[in-house]
Amino acid sequence: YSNVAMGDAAVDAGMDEVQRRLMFDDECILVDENDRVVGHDTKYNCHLMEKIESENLLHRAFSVFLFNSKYELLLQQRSATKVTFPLVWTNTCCSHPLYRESELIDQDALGVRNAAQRKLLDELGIPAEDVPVDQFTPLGRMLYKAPSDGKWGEHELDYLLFIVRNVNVHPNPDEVADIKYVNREELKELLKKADAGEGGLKLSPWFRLVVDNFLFKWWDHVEKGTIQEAADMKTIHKL
Ligand code: DMA
Ligand code: MN
Repeated sequence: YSNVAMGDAAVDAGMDEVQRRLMFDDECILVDENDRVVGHDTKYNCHLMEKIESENLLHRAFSVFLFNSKYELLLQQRSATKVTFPLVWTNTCCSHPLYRESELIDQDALGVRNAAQRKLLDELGIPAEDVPVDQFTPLGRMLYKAPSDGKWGEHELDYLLFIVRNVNVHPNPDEVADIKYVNREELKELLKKADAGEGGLKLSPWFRLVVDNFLFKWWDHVEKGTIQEAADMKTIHKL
């Protein structure tokens, strides 16, 4: 990547090589508020607050919630080099399905599930065979907007994917600073600390939205093995 090809803005932003590559190589899927595909644009453009506002850019995303067989939820702390929301604690893995055939399949959200499998390997080193695509349960979709630092932010239609599996994890330090499994009580402690601003602990806005709106009731279903009953893929929750 030459500076010329990327443009000065990217260089100015001080991104490291790995994050720069994601920003310019990843072509996100643009959707309308009903989740119909209307086009595509770079991850870079999709996350510039100015573009989001002026062109009303909305892109498709996913958030994975992975539980082990003790029904503990795997959390990650984003690396310090992430351009948006560095060092915040969040759900297992988040990213975007890309504008490519395998990740555009709408049927049963297969495109999004394919993307989730790809990024669980990329960010957390979880082998694809540990997270077969047919093991993800899409539970719902939410639409939200969240600024990161003024320049950057999110405006996403986010698919919420649950999976219960014991997996091998080898976090990729370019993406992930730390990981931990939490039970409900431990998560509640974490929420309290974040609310109190204790130890500089921060949670991502999208994780917070899922926690406040859905997570604990869905967790009950995870434990009872009735997760399918909680799924509502018709509604798009505008949060
Ligand atoms: C974006 O995640 C997706 C959501 C749901 C916030 P991200 O910033 O971690 O994307 P990537 O891993 O592709 O950089
Ligand atoms: Mn995004």
